[in-house]
Amino acid sequence: ERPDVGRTALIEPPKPELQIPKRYQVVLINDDYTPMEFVIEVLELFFGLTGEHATRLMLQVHHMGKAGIGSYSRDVAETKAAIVVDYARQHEHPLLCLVEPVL
Ligand code: TYC
Repeated sequence: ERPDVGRTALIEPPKPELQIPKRYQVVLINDDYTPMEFVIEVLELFFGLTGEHATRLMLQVHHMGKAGIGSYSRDVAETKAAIVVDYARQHEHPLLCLVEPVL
């Protein structure tokens, strides 16, 4: 017969801490020169927004100075912001797009 070792042998190993990945907002900044139509096009092309949604968001930036477009992992947010700025420069518009951590 086996000796009774009880339950003390079953010490659980410490769980590794799982970090919930932080999210990052892609933020669009207003300026006086980038055409409204161009901003709408950018929102449709790179963020998959409908014309209606893109127009509403563009007007929000136009009136409020800035607005969050979407939240992503850090890599995706930074890539999207860089693509927007590149595209704007190619078309010689000063459009600014930033990334900020979601609180
Ligand atoms: N303010 C610009 C204009 O009147 C339009 C605009 C909207 C520019 C949003 C940038 O992120 C922006 N033509």
